[in-house]
Amino acid sequence: MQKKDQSPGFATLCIHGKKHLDKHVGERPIRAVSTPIFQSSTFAFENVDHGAAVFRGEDASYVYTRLGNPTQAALETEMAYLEKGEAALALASGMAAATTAVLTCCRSGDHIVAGDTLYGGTHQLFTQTLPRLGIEVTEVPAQDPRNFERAITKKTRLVYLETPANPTLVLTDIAAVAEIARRKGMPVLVDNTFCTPYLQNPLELGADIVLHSATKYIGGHGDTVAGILVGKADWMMQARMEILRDVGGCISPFNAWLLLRGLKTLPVRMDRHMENAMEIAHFLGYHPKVTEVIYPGLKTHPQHALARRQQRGFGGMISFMVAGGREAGKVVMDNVQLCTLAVSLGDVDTLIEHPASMTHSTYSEQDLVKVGIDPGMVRLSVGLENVEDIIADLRQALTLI
Ligand code: LCS
Repeated sequence: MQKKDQSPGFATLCIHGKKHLDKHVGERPIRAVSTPIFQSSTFAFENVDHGAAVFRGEDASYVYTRLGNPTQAALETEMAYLEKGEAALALASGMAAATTAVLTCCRSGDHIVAGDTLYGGTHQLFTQTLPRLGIEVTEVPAQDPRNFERAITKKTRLVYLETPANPTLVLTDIAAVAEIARRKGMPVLVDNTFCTPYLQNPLELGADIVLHSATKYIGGHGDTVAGILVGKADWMMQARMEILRDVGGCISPFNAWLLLRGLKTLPVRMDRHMENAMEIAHFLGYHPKVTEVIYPGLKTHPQHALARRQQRGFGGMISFMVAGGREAGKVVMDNVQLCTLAVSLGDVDTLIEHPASMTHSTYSEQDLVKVGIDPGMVRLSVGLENVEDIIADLRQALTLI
């Protein structure tokens, strides 16, 4: 990424963004270069009056790790910096982040407009769980911003986007949808999991809230489940003190630390994910048994121009279809040796999976077709192995079709 001014660049912020968390153990001060893990559930008060002042909100001392913790706070400060937002909230998972965001914006009787391709868990939340709480969701084709405008009603309280979407890699024009939502006076949330703040900053494009499944590229190593919200400070305080406090989806200090460690190498990893993905997309594009490759970096992607305009790179996710459909796709997924047949994404390991029967099995057969998730679609989260090895593995599996 090119730097245009003298402010610290993205990689520098990833490594140096946080202040040291000074700590005393016994008499000796410690200024640890790696953020300390405050593995403590609770924090002591000086006396009863101090505790009472904290509970009245007149003193900002830490109380209890469900409500806040210094290691969590270091992660939140860092993510707010990187996403160019006022404040962040770290949570136990991407789904905890989605639930917390939705419940902060909506109550029974309210309505959400969302894109129609979403991670299968988010689709399940929107079509099964939220309706039980009296919150209705309308999912619309996300390629055309006018679809959002048409679906907004007097009851709509949130517009929810996932771009690029999992697993169709359909993009939504964030600035165009944000403009519509601003006119109608409602917030826009963007799930930025696939791009990370390295490639896309939705708040700069007019969105109000950013969500990450930090389980993916932010952590990066396939060892942590976590979620992040970034947005305005007052909204975040409401999310923390009303919904997180009651619903309880807090992140553990240790997992917050794993994400801080992951962040240090985020730009380096993303560059290699993208380099590998571009080569693999070209390999698949020329392979006689592959009928379609979906990667926003290819000129054949119908929204390639939007990807160039809205993102600073095309990411590490590829979806493809093979001749022979679902059965032939299974042959590929059952016979890879280096790639791992597993859900999740954004890990150092290359992961391959079948959306129709795994991550998106929450969609009905009809809805899969309607939103463009071909029953034979294979999803590849390109890892950081030597690209020749990933290609050799895919080649040998494709020959078995
Ligand atoms: N948003 C997106 C775009 C996701 O891909 C996921 C999980 C979530 C939110 C939820 O985050 P979590 O609670 O899992 O941290 N995506 C998954 C996937 O594609 N395979 O397994 C999980």
